[in-house]
Amino acid sequence: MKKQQLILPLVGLLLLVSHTATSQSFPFKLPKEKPNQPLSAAMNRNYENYTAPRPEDNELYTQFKYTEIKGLDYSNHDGTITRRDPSKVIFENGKYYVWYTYRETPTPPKGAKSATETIPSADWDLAEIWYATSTDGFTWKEQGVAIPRPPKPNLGHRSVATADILKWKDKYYMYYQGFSEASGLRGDDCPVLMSYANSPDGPWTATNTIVIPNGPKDTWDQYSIHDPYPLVYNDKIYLYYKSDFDGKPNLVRMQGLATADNPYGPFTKNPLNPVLTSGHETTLYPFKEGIAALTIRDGNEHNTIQFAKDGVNFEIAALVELMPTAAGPFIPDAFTNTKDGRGITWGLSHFTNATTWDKNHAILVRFDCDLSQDLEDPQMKKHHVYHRPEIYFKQGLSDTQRERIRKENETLQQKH
Ligand code: AAL
Repeated sequence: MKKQQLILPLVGLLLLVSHTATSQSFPFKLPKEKPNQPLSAAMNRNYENYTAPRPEDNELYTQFKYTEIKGLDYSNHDGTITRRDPSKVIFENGKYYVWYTYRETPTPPKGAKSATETIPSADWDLAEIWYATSTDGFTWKEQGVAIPRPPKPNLGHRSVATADILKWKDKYYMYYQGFSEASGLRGDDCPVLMSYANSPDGPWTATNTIVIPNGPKDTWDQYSIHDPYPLVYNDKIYLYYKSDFDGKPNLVRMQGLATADNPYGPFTKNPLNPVLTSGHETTLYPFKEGIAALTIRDGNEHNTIQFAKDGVNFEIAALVELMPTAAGPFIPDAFTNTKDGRGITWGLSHFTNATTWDKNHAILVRFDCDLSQDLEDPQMKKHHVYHRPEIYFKQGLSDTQRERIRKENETLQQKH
């Protein structure tokens, strides 16, 4: 058989092999759609779990930028004034409004054992709900108290804190934690109370009733109903909240959902609660046909943004970093019962322990991001933040850890 006759089939065979090899290999150009070929679990996930295979094209991925806000005084940060746990920001009467926990006490917090009628146990103890307005979201003018501590023996007489706003049929409703004893005595125990007003400037009328009660004995939310966070969705009020459970020292934080047909309730807790297994303070917003959640620290899925097509069953939709703590976003369609949530681009959040523990207090700060269908900001979609070495060295080993390592080295050398 002539040499040529041998070469051709061989070349053909080689071409076939190489073609099959390259066609089976993953392409250099990252396909926008899931390629029809055997894929690893990770690659399957990259196409199944995220709105796009690249983070920069993933509408639920963003970086967060932070700006100090002007206009609020903290008494030289001596710990006697705190502002924390901001509500969602709303825009009314030509300006932005935000509500927050405001504590002004003679001393910084001293712990439950040292708490008195004037000495706070925690940063949100002996607090009230105050509010501020702004025309640009960077400079804020404090307007004063919105919801004061009610007189004893009313619910919340010890402290009212961690409030959030709902607008329903042109009236305003404020949901907040009501403490009737100093936080930390048994735990951070409280139910949720509600006040209402015809204007964001008040006056606010307290219902002096519990709208989101603690759960039955031995259930996950038996002690604390925190961070009440109402949205209007599916023609109802969807109020998300956090609870702390599984006992000290490392409390588990998870989030639940309660729904109602009107602001006074009754609120029905979702039988699948908890609906989010991670995160701390609640931050959620309507996105497309569903609800997205910022799941910050705590839990296996911390530092993620999650999405639920039905507002109940959340899946991880992005992994992010430097998330805003206790974020209160500006959500133009928070109360419009939208079927196509546009997303968010900014809000207020807080930094707790802004200086040192002996002067323990929190400050409000502005965050910006690109979690919006109506914004394409590539500066918010970079893959990671570069931290200077000293940021890592600040997370140094403790003496106990150094001692453990020294012993391990000693043992190793003795064996040698
Ligand atoms: C915050 C919130 C609630 C808790 C406390 C003040 O982070 O989760 O408000 O009660 O901490």
